[in-house]
Amino acid sequence: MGGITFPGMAPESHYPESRVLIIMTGGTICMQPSEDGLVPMTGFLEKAMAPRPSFNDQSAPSVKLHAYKDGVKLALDSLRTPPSAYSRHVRYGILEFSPLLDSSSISSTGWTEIAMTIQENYHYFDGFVVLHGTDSLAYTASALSFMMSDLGKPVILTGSQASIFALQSDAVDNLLGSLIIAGTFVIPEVCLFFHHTLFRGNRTTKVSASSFEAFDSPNCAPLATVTSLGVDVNWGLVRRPTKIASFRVTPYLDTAHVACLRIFPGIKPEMVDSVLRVPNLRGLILETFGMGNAPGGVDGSLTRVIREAVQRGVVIVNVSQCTSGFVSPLYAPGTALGRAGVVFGHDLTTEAALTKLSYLLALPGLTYSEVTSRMARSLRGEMTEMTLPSFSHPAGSIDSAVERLTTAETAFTALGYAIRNGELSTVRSMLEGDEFNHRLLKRADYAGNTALHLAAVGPDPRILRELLERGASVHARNLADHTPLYLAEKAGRAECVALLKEAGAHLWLDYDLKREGSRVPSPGGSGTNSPPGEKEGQSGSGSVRGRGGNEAVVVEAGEGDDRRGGVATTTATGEEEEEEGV
Ligand code: ASN
Repeated sequence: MGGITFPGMAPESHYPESRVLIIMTGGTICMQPSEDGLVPMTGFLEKAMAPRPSFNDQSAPSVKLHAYKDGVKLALDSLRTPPSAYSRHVRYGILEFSPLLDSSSISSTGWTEIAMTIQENYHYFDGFVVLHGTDSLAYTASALSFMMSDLGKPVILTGSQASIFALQSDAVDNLLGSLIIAGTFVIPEVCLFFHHTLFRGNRTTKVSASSFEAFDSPNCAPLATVTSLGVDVNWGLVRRPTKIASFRVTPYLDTAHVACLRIFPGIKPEMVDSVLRVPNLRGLILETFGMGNAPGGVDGSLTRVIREAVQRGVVIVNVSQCTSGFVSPLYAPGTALGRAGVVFGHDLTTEAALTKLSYLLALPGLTYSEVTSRMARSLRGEMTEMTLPSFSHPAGSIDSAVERLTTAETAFTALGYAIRNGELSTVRSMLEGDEFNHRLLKRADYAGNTALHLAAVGPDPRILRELLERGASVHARNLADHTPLYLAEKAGRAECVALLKEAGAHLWLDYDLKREGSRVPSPGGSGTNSPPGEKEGQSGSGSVRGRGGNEAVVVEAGEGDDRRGGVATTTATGEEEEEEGV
């Protein structure tokens, strides 16, 4: 696209590219002044990103990225960042929603549109960045976290307090940080990135109307922090899928039948009663004092109207007005609410409580007690559960191979040998202990192969299943930019291929099958690089045309192309039956 090219193109880089889809929904980040005040403007890629060197290394301007919107295949203009500290470019395109919104107008329709767009494009990108206004950003982050099950790739929401066109703005930092994280780390969660900090989305709340430090996550530490040295990821906190299941979306939240009410001193039971008698009301989030207290004591009439509503089938959830801490039946008023049938929301934010309840009420066929019991436990890491998994060091429960270990590198090497030799019991015992196994699964060898890469070509598919069930990511790439599925396909391991696909893995036609000759340079710069696009790639019903240089890339997805086959829309009852806590 001519409008975003510049003279003096950057020399061809041999660093690998990640692909990130930016979904623009609106918000201050893209706003410009008008007679009616600030309003969102279209054309963000050309107007805001192309002119900035940190978003545009001026390479290969005609590369198109394929994306889908409402079933229609689009060829998006793309840009590429210069290489990051992780020796990777991020190539991205933008899908702009129409109309662009001030986020105060978002509703469950908008959340469905975002979730479905991610679902449609899930197999074409490494990660997703959603640009959104800050006003309702924490609600959207919470809603999306519940709508998306078994997410395997990062979905990062961000926005800004000042427009990207303003002289002093937080927009560039927020957007660039989100892009780099989404294109570099397999953090399979719906996250919110703001002011150098990556939060779990469903733990956030907007705490400032004007400060650049606009969000906080009072009951959950950040998942990552951007420093001058790079990105410091708190892998111990990052959730990982531990089910053999593909990504799927529940496309609807029942926000129409839930309400939120903040208790205040002197509130009249009749007021609460009239809210609870709104026709067809199915759920209420009650924001109470401190640890979950409401006026009226044990036998108060407020407690009575609440009990009656519960008996009519309204799900009432108790969350605290305080930003940090949790509700519990410690005091008599809280106990009275509990006895009246109110669910304790523990340390849920109001945003998470409201969207979680809307999500559960939208799942077909759930009984009242199924909704309340799921409300009281963690589905997506949104609440701290009372019984936290205890840290157990592997020593004592593992075999001699690990007892000798002094460093994580040695542990990983021992794990690699066990995988290669098909020693399932050794692998199992090495991975006992939550912290320990998490670190081992994130590790990679000198060629960037994770344990899952090794197991994908190992002799025993049961080891592959074991690693998947312990949360290994199917989307991790080695230094040659290949996923475990690619290695399994190449090695002809049909059983491993099937299992990886079942767990949500997919091939990237133009990446995995086209770039066979492409290699990342070694740290000393002596890597073997064949020019991308030199080999002709072909797979299944899709055809791939040249990639590299200034040549446009077009990936044709033919009828029956199964790249999207692993993505499903949830309709089944009780799909959360096996949900785990954090
Ligand atoms: N009103 C804006 C919005 O939420 C606020 C912002 O983005 N900073 O869309």
